Amino acid sequence: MKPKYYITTPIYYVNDVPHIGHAYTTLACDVLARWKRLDGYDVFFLTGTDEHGQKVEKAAETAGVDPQEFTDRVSVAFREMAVTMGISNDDFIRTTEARHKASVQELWKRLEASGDIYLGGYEGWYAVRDEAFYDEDELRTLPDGSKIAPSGAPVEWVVEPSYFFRLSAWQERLLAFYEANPGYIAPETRRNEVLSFVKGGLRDLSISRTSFTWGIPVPGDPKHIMYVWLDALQNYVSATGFPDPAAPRAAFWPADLHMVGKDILRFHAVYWPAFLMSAGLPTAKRVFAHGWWTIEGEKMSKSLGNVIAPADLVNTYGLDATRYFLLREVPFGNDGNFSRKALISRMNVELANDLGNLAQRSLSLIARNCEGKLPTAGPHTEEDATLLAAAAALPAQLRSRLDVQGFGDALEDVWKVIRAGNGYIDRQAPWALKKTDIARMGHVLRVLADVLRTVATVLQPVMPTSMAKMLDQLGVPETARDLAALATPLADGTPLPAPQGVFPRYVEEVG
Ligand code: ME8
Repeated sequence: MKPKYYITTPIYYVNDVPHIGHAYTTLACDVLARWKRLDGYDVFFLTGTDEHGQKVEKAAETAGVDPQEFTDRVSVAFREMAVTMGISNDDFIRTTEARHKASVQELWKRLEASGDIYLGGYEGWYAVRDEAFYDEDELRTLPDGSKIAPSGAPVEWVVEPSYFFRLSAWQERLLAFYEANPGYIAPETRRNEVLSFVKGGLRDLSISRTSFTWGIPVPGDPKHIMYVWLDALQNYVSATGFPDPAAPRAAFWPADLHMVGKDILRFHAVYWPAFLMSAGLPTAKRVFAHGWWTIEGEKMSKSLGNVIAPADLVNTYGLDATRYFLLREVPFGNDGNFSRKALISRMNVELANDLGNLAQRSLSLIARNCEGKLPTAGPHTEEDATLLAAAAALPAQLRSRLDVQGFGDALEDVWKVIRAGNGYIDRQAPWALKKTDIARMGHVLRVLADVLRTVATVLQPVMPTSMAKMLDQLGVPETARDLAALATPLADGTPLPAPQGVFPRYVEEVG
């Protein structure tokens, strides 16, 4: 049986239109999901939309439609974003679905049965934009006297009856949990932030509201609507068919990785494991909090008018170049700045020149000089062996890079081999060998074809469409494109289709 791998994106609020921030998180998950499939895992990749709560209710009100109609309409935009970005998710969950409501109500009952829920009254600050409660000492006072949350969101004073989760009682158990699971929170700096937050003491968490109705009612007390984060986090468990232990995907829980932005780490690294432990459910294995994109040096915001829609990039630069750039440009975990100039430069230098030219040069020499058939491998010189060994090491290298979500490092590993391939073709000059040593020319071209095959195989998760084209041109059957297949050499003399450039240069339109 294949080993299982379960990966999730955050579920996005439907009050916003999808932008490259959302696309980035989903893309990172897609690359890992595709990589794990390539590496022989049975993958479950989940994404979806977060549709309840005051923020969505208000957005529906502003749009002048009923919240259900509003969420039906807007959640489609997130499904479309997944298609635009070439995302291979296996399921798309909406928190307004019956399967999710049943699962959340069961979670509530379990938390209640464990003695962690009590009825009280909440009096404090709440930011609707973040759907989060804040302590007085976390807030900043503006010159006009109003207060804002650390995220910049306005806060309001809330007084209402509320159920509470006894989070304060979980402080020590959470610290013991982080200690026992050092890989649970990544990267390390974020882990340290969470540890100091929890060490600073935890207050009980208000987990129901009575001042609006758009949400899942508390079992037995339907005046109360569950706190949207309790509702939302459970989506990850709902999608595995909880509480039915015989559901087809039941065995996927616990998730291997929750990918999130740094803005929502506290919910995933503090509240979520406490809820799960209290409910007697296994905790997820890892939460990775990535950084935040700015646009040409500025915060992305509707008021600045600089919000980038994923479709805009894909239509302008192509899907694979966009995917490559987003994961290549910034060390994963750091904040990054999006610039069109940087994207075009990576397209032209790394995709068109480094990789595209290497493939085009090698394949057109084979087409012209080897009757369009894969040449036979010959005795290897030291230089052949060095290059082939560097390529052969890629699957294991990438496995360890991607196991810690090191996308940039993984791509750099591949590019080292591509650059070495370019150095090799220049030194070996197979076009000159044609006249002096035709057998050696064939051997050199075969080394290049084998290196390109490995490179194209391991790059499939990042650039699925162009790498499929490259593998077609290298004569690799569709059934031999996973990592395990690399152990079997391609048959000598395999006929190759006419080569075609995979990565055109991007020429900016003037005017
Ligand atoms: O927080 N740069 O949903 P949300 C990078 N519904 N990533 C960005 C980004 C940016 N500028 N802007 C957004 C929610 N993101 C909750 C989640 S999960 C149980 C509930 C990404 O629609 C990033 O992943 O506000 C961030 O965490 C997420 O979008 C927030 O999406």
